[in-house]
Parts: sequence; C-alpha cells; structure tokens
Amino acid sequence: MENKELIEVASRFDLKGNVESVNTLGEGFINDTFIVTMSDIPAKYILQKKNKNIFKDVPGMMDNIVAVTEHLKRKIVAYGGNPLRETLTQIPLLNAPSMYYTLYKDEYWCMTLFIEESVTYQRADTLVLAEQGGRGIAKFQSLLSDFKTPLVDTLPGFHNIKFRFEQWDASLSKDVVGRADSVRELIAEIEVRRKQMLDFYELIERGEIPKRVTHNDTKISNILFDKSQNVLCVIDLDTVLSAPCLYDFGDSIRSYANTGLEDDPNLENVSMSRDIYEAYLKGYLSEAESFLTDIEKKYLPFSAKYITYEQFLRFLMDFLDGDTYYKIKYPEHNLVRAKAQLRLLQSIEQQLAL
Ligand code: GN1
Ligand code: MG
Repeated sequence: MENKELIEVASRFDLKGNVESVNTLGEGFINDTFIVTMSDIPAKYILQKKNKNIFKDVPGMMDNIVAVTEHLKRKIVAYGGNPLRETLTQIPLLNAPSMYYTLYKDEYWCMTLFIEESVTYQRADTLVLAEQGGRGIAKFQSLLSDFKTPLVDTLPGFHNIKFRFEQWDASLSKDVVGRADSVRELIAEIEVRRKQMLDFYELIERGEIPKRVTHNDTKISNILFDKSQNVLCVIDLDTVLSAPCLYDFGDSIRSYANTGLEDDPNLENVSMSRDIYEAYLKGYLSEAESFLTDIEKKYLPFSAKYITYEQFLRFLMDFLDGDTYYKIKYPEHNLVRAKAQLRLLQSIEQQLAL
C-alpha cells in the first residue's frame, strides 16, 4: 500500500494533530501494524489493519476491546495507576463514534495510542522477567474478574481442541497441496496425544474448569514491560474472550520458558527452562492463588502441554493447508515452526511428567 494512502487512512482517526509519517512496525503473524508519527504533537499512534480472513466480526471484536479496556481503565484509575499507559486506548474516527475505518469492503483499520518507554521481549531470559510476567497476567485476569458485559465470541472454537481436530481431520483428508506424506511422523505425534487432549477439554465443556475473561494470546511479545521489568500493559486484545484462564498460563509458558525461538530451525536450542517455568508460576500464583479453584491449580502444568500441542497442530495444519493462516517468511516456515513446537512439547512432557 502506498504511503500516501496509509497517511490518508491514519488521518481519518481523531488524532488531535497532523500525521507526518506511517511506517511498518513489528512482526505480527496476523494483522498489519504501523506506527504513526505526528508533525505537531509528541504523541505517536499504532495503526492496524485487522486480518479479515481470520477476524470475521471486527465490529464485535472492537466492541469487546472497548468494553474491556474501559473496565480496565476504571480499575486502573481507582488504584492510582495511569490509564493511558497501563492498558490500550482505542482512538475513534474523527467526527464519528466508530472505532474502525473501512477503506475497502470488509477491510478494517483501527488505531490505538502508542505507549512510550516500554520494552518487549521474545523470550524471558531472566527469572525476574518471568516472575513479573506471571504476576502481570494474573493481575490482568483479576482486574477483569468482575467484568459483567457478555463478550461476543468473535473466534468460535479458538482454543477448543475438539474444534481444532475437526479442522485438522478436514485438512488431512483434503491434503490440498500434497504435503501430508512428507510429514507422516509429525502427524503420528498429533494422533498419539489426541485422546489426552480431548479428555482435558471435556473438563472445560462440563464446566468443571470455569471460563473467565481472559486474553488467549499471552505470548511474551504481547506484553509491554517497563524499564524495571514490571508488566506495564497487556497488548493485542483481539483474542480477549470468555475462556479458562489456564489458556493464558499455558501460552505464557510456551513462549517465556522456551530456551529457543518459536520458529527455531536448530532444535537443539529448543527446550522448556524449568527455572523460568517455576518463576512464572510463582509470580502468577502470587496474584491468582486467591481466585483459582483447586481444579484450575491442578491443571496449570497440563495447560502448558495443551497450548503447546495446540500450537504444534495449528502450525502443522497451516503447512498442510498451503500456508493460508499465518504469515510466512520462507516456504517451509510453518513446518519449521511445527517441529520447534513439537520439540518444546516433548521437553514439557518430560520435565513436568505429563
Ligand atoms: C498469533 O497475532 P499474534 O502474532 O499475536 C495467533 C496466536 C498464536 C500466535 C503464535 C488470532 O498471534 O493464536 O498463538 O500467533 N493469533 C491468532 O505465535 O490466531
Ligand atoms: Mg494476536
């Protein structure tokens, strides 16, 4: 897209100043993200084009985000925090109450305030960072524990492994790009764990594991830290849904505790750091122990296995589908990601005896 057009889109929002430039930012797998600088005010903004293949109900998603961030802001003000830095601020359109701009049909653009002086990480390299990360996610969940507005289910079946198996079975039988034969061993790794995953999901379906308001994409790169490594702000609220808080714990371990990269081509780099796991757990429980039920506490270790397994399945499925979901940087990227997630999964199983 031409820079002129990006500036035109950005200028549709109520920015209290004039747009100087719009530049690509970050490495998201799903949305296109840009940073907006202004010629006459110091504030910066984040412009995002939401991925219309994945988010079928952006208006519903934005209603969720606005309701959740307004709730968080009230809480943050009440404890004396800074509501412009400790949660996201959605910017409406100029002269309209809408939180998104549609340039072409079904193409949704959204804007948030950029949060200055924050730090992001790809993995936790210190125990302090992991402990603070755990504390920060538990605090996020705790601040939302009295959120009453029903959330729109904008991503039906998101961490529902039953639904993922339906997608998986269809992908495997279609095998649209003829890749299944080349990954039979990986497919077998999915199948041997199928029953265990479904058994766990049944606890959720039966309501034994409760649903709460949770983030559902708590990988470490979706957290802004301050300079002292405290969680400043939980970002990327596209997946805020009603779901078990175990999903957030599991997804955090999947990223914080990986000694390698999510797409590490060298599998020897990949394992779960037990120390990082314990530090995250300690921080998480320091805030969450009071609201978690016994069954939730019991399944915390298993949630790391569940979410890592699901991510292994999703990357492998996208490889089988011909790379239609995640952005890739090279042809085998989803396969490399899947193999790295499997290696992490095996390390989690070994160390946590799951
Ligand atoms: C996607 O949007 P991003 O990059 O934070 C994905 C997550 C995956 C993650 C893997 C809506 O997250 O579910 O865990 O990639 N988000 C969606 O890194 O599918
Ligand atoms: Mg996301």
